[in-house]
Amino acid sequence: MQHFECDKIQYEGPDSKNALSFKHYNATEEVGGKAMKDHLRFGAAYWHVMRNELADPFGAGTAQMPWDDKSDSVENALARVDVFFEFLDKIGIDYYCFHDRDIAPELNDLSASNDALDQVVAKLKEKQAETGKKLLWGTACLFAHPRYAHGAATSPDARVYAYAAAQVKKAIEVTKELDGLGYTFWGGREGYGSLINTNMKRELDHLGAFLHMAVDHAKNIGFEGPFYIEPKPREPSTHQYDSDSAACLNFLREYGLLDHFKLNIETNHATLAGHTVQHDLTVAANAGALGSVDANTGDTLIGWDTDQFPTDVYMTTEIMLVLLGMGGFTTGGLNFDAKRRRESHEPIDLMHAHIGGMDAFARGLKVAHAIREDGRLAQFVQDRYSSYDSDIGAKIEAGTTSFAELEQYALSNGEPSLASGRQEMLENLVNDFI
Ligand code: XLS
Ligand code: NI
Ligand code: NI
Repeated sequence: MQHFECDKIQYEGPDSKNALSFKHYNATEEVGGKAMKDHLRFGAAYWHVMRNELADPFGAGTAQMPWDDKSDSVENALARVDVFFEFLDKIGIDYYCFHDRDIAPELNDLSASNDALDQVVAKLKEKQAETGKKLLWGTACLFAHPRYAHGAATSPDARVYAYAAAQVKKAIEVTKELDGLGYTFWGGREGYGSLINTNMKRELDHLGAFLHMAVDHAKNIGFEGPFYIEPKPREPSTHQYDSDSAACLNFLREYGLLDHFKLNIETNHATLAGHTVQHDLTVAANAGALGSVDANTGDTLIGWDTDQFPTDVYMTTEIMLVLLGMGGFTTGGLNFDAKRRRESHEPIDLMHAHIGGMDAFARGLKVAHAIREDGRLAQFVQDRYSSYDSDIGAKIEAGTTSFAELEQYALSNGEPSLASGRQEMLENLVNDFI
């Protein structure tokens, strides 16, 4: 039975007028000696594709899901798996991501929920073997159930903390069972609503201990990770402890976790933190900790996580410049943590949405590669710092000078001449490639 009214989406090239085709994403076409699909490593989010009903704070969901009987039964969960794999096959996406509670229902108690999870995981495992699709990362939903209202690993209640630990333990185990390439921690409620009732120090210590136990458990069962932390500044909490790349890296260093964690950077989260996405990507990459990307975009007119599909080629170019600059993904990929608008409620809209995101990234990849091949942008930046390549600048970088010597240098060399940053010239150069 067909759930999406289309055939497998094909590459038809930029002149095609077929909305259900790729104009730019051509999976096996090589860019710089590597196939597009291996550069981009697209992932689909189970929660958005299969579970997002497209509700908003003012209205009920609109999404048509004729295959879903809306029950919490394992049968319903199993039926969704077939629909999801039909989707992956037709859109041509090789990876996917899930929360435990997206794929299987939360039942009356933890062991019943675990049993349900095992049943769905067994089916996912079969489907993966049959199709070659892979799990990019798994995660546990520690934010939807009312028990986590005050947080999970930062809950003031140790019983809730234990429950969360049990849930994460199981989620890591099923991720391993499905040969998942990574495991993500996004702490939507690991933060606070108000400091008036919060002991921030204790909560952060508890979170550090929680993540150490996760590392230990992964070691025990032979899950090789990596673990990712996904920063976001707020929503649903007022302040999320993992607020941006820099805050996450500081936390990981402070608690001695940096060897086991990388970051999963989401565009819309970076912008909510008051950064551009390339800022947060660059901060992570500089620390050798850029693991994966949740590809989406926000709306400059709306101040929350709208999780829209990325369509802006300028932005995908900037992202691909950072990714190509670090030599590409190892375990990570571009996971479309994105949902359709509430008005785009038909199953076929899932195809249009992902086609747009994949084409936007294919163009970003090609543009970024061309900019790198051209070399002028990188050369300008290199030249801008060339005074550090010799003489006094080289001594500064080597740490072999002092304030006294620099004072001597300044006294004897007079006023430095001011160079232009040429921002506009470089913006024009980038636009020449787009
Ligand atoms: C929410 C997050 C979430 C994570 C996975 O804003 O993006 O979807 O990616 O828990
Ligand atoms: Ni995300
Ligand atoms: Ni998000």
